[in-house]
Amino acid sequence: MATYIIGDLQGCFDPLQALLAQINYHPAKDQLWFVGDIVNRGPQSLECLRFVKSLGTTGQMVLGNHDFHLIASALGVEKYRAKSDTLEPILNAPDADELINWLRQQPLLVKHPQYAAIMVHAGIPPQWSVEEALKYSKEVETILRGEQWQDFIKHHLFGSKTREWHPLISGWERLRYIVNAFARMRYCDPHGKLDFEQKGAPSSSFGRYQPWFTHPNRRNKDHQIFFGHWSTLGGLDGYQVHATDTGCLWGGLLTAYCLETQQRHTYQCPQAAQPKKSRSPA
Ligand SMILES: [Mn+2]
Repeated sequence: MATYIIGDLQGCFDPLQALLAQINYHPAKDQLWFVGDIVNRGPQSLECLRFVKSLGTTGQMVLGNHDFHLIASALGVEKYRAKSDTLEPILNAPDADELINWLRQQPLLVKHPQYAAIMVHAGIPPQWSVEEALKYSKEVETILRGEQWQDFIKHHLFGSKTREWHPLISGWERLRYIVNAFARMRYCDPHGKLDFEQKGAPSSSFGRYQPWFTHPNRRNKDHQIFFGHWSTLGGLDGYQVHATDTGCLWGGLLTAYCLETQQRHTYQCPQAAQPKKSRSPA
């Protein structure tokens, strides 16, 4: 039995199948974990979404910013739409409602039942312990699974003005920070104030805003954290974190990290999209 953590798919279904063949994936024995952004920009988002859903108890995923964008698009939210979106086949599929209903009930954080290992899409702010992060992720998951999910997605998602955390912030603003942190963060200050401007690879000289995982007093260093979202990190292993988005969509690699052997398996992907600016909430 093996647990494979698989980087951002973004609709790259054929590379996923090729990678699974390469690692001799055994559906009856192995677990597949997906770090989110399973859809958008690539050519086969519908196939990716149906596949991850079909895994049932042998699969896990966490929600990434593009997955949230898909849920919002299904509710008719236009403001994040971009020319590079490839979500139409999902929105027009006969099983669209079923897929979206399943997707919105997926978690923001997954914790391994035995190992000190955690998966999130973008990261965990340095000021949160693992126990706190679990509690905060559940606050959002409860809303997404409850009656207010449409209100939350339509009106309260992704405001880039919500950048700062305090344990006493409440209401929609609190939930917005939690989603911004788990699904969008790259750089932040030691107290978790988010910086949405910087997207590139870290330079050698860090200022106040650093990659979320390099802050020396980070309170969640007692677990290995697996994440995607940040392709320019190039598959970093260090700081007790493992970056798994290795740029499949852009003609880079698709990564499957085996938890048991701590080995990276990769598949060289054909380029499926051109990097360009878009209005999608990155
Ligand atoms: Mn992402």
